[in-house]
Amino acid sequence: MSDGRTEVETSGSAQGVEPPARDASVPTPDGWTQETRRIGTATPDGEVWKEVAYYRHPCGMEFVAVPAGGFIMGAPRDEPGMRRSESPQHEVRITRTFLLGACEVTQEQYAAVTGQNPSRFTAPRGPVDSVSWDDAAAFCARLSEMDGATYRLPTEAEWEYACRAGSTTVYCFGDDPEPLVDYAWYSRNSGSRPHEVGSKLPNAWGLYDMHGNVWEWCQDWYVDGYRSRAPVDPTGPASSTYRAVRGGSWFDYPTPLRSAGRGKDQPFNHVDDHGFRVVCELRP
Ligand SMILES: [Ca+2]
Repeated sequence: MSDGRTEVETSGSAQGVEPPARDASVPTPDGWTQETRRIGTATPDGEVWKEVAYYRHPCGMEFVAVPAGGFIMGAPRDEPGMRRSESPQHEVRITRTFLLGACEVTQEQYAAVTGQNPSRFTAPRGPVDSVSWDDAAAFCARLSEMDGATYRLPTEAEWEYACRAGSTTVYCFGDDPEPLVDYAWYSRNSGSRPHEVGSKLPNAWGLYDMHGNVWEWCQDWYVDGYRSRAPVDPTGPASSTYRAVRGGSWFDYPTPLRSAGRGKDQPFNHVDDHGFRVVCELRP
């Protein structure tokens, strides 16, 4: 991660500094390591500097522990660009802390697990693109076989909860799209291509590229609107034609990048601005 405002808090390096004590409340699988970093970002309440623990999978993917909690999912009626598919706003509770990829899965990580790289925009540290939902699900299944933990795509509720990181505004940093240039790769600054993951500012929970770079496949089947949706750990409809994607991409104008913004695609489609990030479930 090279956003220029991230400092490694402790390195365990030759100076004799020990890494921070492993957080026993986050029981990661064997072989993982943990590092605490100081990140700088902005929230609707102002600039924030804070320490975030990053948990590293042996294949190099880094995760953040997203705490159990509640939030308001969806967009208010008066949000500019709001679409009916993002309504009604409703309270959601996430009852279990989970690990979420700090970044989109990169091409080198994808290749390390699958032996393949389907991306159109080849770059080892770039997000894997042109992966279908089926590919992404297979990647998670493969990871699960490797160490016995459960890996999967985030639900839409988990994704939006993590994207907002406590905010209730249009974007994780506020309502004005102007600062998006500091947080996201999108039509204004991307040069019509994705970029190295983690090279913009993170949100308040230390997650990168939730807005922009590549759309991210979610676990849920897609349905327009949130009527009759469960308020606790919602997982979407039992079946549909489409899977949900979130966050917008290098191709998009700001509107699809909104925290509440939703997209959809057929699960077998390979699209050059679609990628994904991964959840690792924590054992109770
Ligand atoms: Ca993204």
